[in-house]
Formats: sequence, structure tokens, C-alpha cells
Amino acid sequence: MAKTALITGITGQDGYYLSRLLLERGYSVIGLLPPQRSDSIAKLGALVNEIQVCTVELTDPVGLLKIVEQLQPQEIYNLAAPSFVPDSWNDPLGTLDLVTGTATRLLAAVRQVGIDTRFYQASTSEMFGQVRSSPQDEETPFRPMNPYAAAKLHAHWTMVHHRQHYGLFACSGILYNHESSRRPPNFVTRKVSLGAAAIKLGLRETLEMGNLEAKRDWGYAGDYVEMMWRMLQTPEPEDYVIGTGQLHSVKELVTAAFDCVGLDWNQYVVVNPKFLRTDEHFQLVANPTKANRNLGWKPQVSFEALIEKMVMKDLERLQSGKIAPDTVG
Ligand code: NAP
Ligand code: G4F
Repeated sequence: MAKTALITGITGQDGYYLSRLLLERGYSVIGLLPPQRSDSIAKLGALVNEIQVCTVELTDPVGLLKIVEQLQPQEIYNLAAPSFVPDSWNDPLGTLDLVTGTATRLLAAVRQVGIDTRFYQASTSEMFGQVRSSPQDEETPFRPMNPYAAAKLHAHWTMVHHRQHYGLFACSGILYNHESSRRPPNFVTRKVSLGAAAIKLGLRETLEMGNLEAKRDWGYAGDYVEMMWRMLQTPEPEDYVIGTGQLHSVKELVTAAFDCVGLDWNQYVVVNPKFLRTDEHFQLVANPTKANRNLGWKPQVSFEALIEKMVMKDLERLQSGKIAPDTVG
């Protein structure tokens, strides 16, 4: 019989790639969608016809309990989050409520129903925050530096408690930045791919950026959802750091994107202090040795190939009028 997987945050970037992967592997995929977000389902495109949707508030413990009781899923992937870090300063409590609350309510539901559901929590490298050593691995201490990271860390520990205290099969992927042409345009890679494409087509004149010296460990989202799935197929639940182990600066990103369209970025990119972050002095880069050894982690898409894919997709979208050139965040 087909396995059933529940996904929160199914309408996000990772939700799309994970649904696609699970469907390919014969799963019955069910998205938990808050009623006020029903329009977001359109982001899944043709996949909508292959998944099911349960409309439920992620803040509703009874609603979630009923769904888990009724569907008895083999796997739950908890991906929902307001994931753009600067936003969390404007709504720290809302961020905590959604991120920690959803994990807590879902884990409690699994425990109460008493089934062998395997649970994946979407943790983040942001939990490492003010690091004192690089690269980071599963033993690196957490020092979160923003409300989003603190909320994610609380959710992470709640998951650990359910694993240790109640014996649930629950684990976290501590994921570094992963991107695709499905990234919303306020995140830096997509902002740059869309900006370079729009400038190439003469639809924009400049691209306003924040810190060009900031560095990130960027990979391709499609590679990372494969690791989410593999984490739930192991004999014992364990947490894993997933990243490429390679740092690139925003300047390198901009250079790569403008190179793809044959332009010199220096002529178009301007720094606008509005996009600078005051609290970014630490370099987050993964040591994915454990994932490499236990999960066979090997990223398939290089940084350059990823940026090229994103720029080409945005050129195509702009040329076909599918998006407006001023969508840049
Ligand atoms: P994403 O594209 O921003 O998707 C987030 C999902 O959460 C969307 O389905 C969104 O719904 C939903 N959501 C946002 N706010 C919500 C709210 N208040 N109530 C209910 N649902 C809400 O994020 P992603 O890149 O796919 O990331 C998936 C998960 O991994 C997130 O938890 C993120 O924090 C974490 N993560 C991501 C990265 C990365 O680099 N991508 C790295 C580490 C960890 P709408 O579609 O309606 O907005
Ligand atoms: O793309 P970003 O906004 O992603 P950020 O803040 O690293 O967070 C993403 O990755 C985390 C995992 O490490 C996730 F947990 C989180 O949910 C999210 O998916 O910014 C990347 C870097 C930053 O250093 C930022 O300061 O790009 C720098 N940057 C420079 N100019 C900019 C800009 N970022 C944005 N968004 N816009 C700019 O103009």
C-alpha cells in the first residue's frame, strides 16, 4: 500500500520539490493548508492535481490531532515557517507561535495517536548564529542571533525532547541556504537572478543590494529535499547538517548572474543601506561529513550551474510576461 506523507508548508519552495519527489516514489501526499492561505496552492502548478489538501489552522491542536488520527501518516514533514529572516524582527511572537507551536502540536498529535509516524523538522543553519568556529557540524553549539533562529531552535529542541523522552522517530535537517527558481524574489539569489534578467531585457536599469561581502553556503533545493526523505528512511532518527561546505559572497553571486547575460554587474548594481543587516558578522558554512557518510550526501548542482538555471528561468518568465520586472524584493 502507498505510504502517506503529510507536509506543512507545501506551497513553499521545498514543499514543491519534496511533493514532487514523494509522488515519484509512490507516496500519497497531503498538504496541510491554513484556510487563509488557500490561494497559495496555485504555486504548486500541475502538482495540485496529484496531491490532496487538508484545510486546517496550524495553530489548531484539535484539528491537527484529528487529521493525524484519521490519516495515520507514515511520515510528516514540518516545513511551514515565515522563512524570510528580517521579517522575524517585526513579528517575533508570531514567528515563535507558528514555528515552535506547529512542531509542538504535530509532535503531540503523533504521541497521542500512538502511531509510528516518522517526523522531519525543518531546522536551519541560522540556529548556529554567532559561531566561534567554522565549518559547523552536528556538535557545534547553537547561538541564534534573530527571532527566526530562536524560534527554529525552540522547535528543534522540542523535537529532540519528543525523540528522547517519548521515543518518537523524529529528526531535524539543519539545512544551509538552498535555492531554486521557486525562491521568492525577496531572497538574495532570486532577487539577483530576476534583476540580472530584467536588466538584460531592458526592463530595469539598476539592482539595489545590501552587503556584497556577505557570504553564504548555497546549494540547490532539489538536492536538499532528497536528504529530508533519506533522513526518514534510516534505522535510527538522527539530526544532520546539510550544506555544500563552500562559501560564496553576494558579490560572486552577482558576478555569476550578470556573466550569464553577458553584462558587467559594476554598471548596474548599487548598494542601498536599506538592505544591509547590522547583525551579520559570522560565516555559516557546513561540514556535511556525517550526511555524506550516512545518507550518501553529494550535491548534484554546483553554485554556478544553480545561478545559471535561475537566471535562464527568469529570462524566460519575463519574456513570456509571466512575471513583472519590478517583482524584485
Ligand atoms: P518558503 O518557500 O518560504 O515556504 C514557507 C512555507 O510556509 C509556505 O508554504 C508558506 O505559505 C508557509 N507559511 C509561511 N508563513 C506561514 C504562516 N504564518 N502560517 C502558515 N504557513 C505559513 O520556505 P522554504 O524555502 O520552502 O523552506 C522550507 C522550510 O525550511 C522553512 O521552515 C524554512 O524556515 C526552512 N529552511 C529553509 C532554508 C532555505 O534555504 N530555503 C534553509 C534552512 C531552513 P505561503 O505559500 O502561503 O506563503
Ligand atoms: O537570501 P537571504 O535573505 O537568506 P538568509 O537570510 O541567509 O536566510 C535563508 O537561509 C537560511 C538558512 O541559512 C534559512 F533559515 C532562512 O529561512 C532563509 O531561507 O540572504 C542571504 C545573504 C544575507 O547575508 C544577506 O545579508 O544575502 C545578503 N544580502 C545582500 N544583499 C541580501 C541582499 N539579502 C537579501 N535578501 N536582499 C539583498 O538585497
